[in-house]
Amino acid sequence: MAYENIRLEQEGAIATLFIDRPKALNALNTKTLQELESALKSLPADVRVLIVTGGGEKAFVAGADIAEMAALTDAQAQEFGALGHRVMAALEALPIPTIAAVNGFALGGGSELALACDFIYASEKAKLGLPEVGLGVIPGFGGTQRLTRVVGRARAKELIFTGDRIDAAKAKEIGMVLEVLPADGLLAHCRAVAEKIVKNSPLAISKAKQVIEAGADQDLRAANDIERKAFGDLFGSEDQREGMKAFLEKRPATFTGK
Ligand code: DAK
Repeated sequence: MAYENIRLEQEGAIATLFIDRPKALNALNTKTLQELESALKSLPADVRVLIVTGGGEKAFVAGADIAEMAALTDAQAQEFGALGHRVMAALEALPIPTIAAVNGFALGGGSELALACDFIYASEKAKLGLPEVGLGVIPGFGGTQRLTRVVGRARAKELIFTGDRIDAAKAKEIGMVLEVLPADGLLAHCRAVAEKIVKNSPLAISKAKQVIEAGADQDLRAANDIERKAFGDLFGSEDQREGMKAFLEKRPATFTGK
């Protein structure tokens, strides 16, 4: 499907979703969010890892679109916030791994989009931050919650209260970003990680993701119960039989995700 502000490219089982509105540094306006919602709903079934990145040279996403937000009424702002939340939730709920490749500015809604992915790799040129309080609002697409879960309360408060823009090295130091790569090696790194992932059982990966997410907000005992049940569920699957058979036959496994 053809979109105006995003672009989806697929190579084998790995798809790359570009937020591609470079004239506004890929800022998220309503149209872009609607296109994202639609693309996430209709991802081809054979995509097994999704990389999310920014089109153009300068930005991942420079935030929600300030020009559009400036004119919103209360009711429209609620609607805009709800749309943004739906997009972030849809991204987070995908049963496949999602990797944010932060290639430049990831501010406000841009950091929130990256945080809704499973993990973030950043280029040396990346700048991340949540500057909303400087605009008289707070992060509106889940940033107060997702950032806190990733870096802890004190770091999240520091970033959100100051609105500081941090570089990739600092973002790595606080655990927001996993690795920092040279700008021209960022996507290659993400694809290499994705290639490793697609060799494994899609069924097991999606279960692992589901269990990690479901357990994160529970106490350890309840979380381990979720794991125990999911572990049992995988036995008898084609992937489990194939994975173990392939090991015993000393050959690489061919997984079907069933
Ligand atoms: N929105 C709209 N346009 C943007 C934009 C943005 N966030 N960021 C950049 N642009 C546009 C610029 O206006 C400029 O457009 P023209 O003037 O060329 O037409 C073009 O992109 C290039 O930007 P610059 O000329 O400014 O480029 P520089 O390299 O000089 O500066 C910059 C790059 C990223 C430092 C600067 O553009 C900047 O500070 N941008 C704004 C960053 C920011 O504050 N982002 C956070 C936005 S707040 C909520 C829902 C959501 C949210 C909050 C509440 N509710 C529903 C309650 C989320 C809020 C945010 O994300």
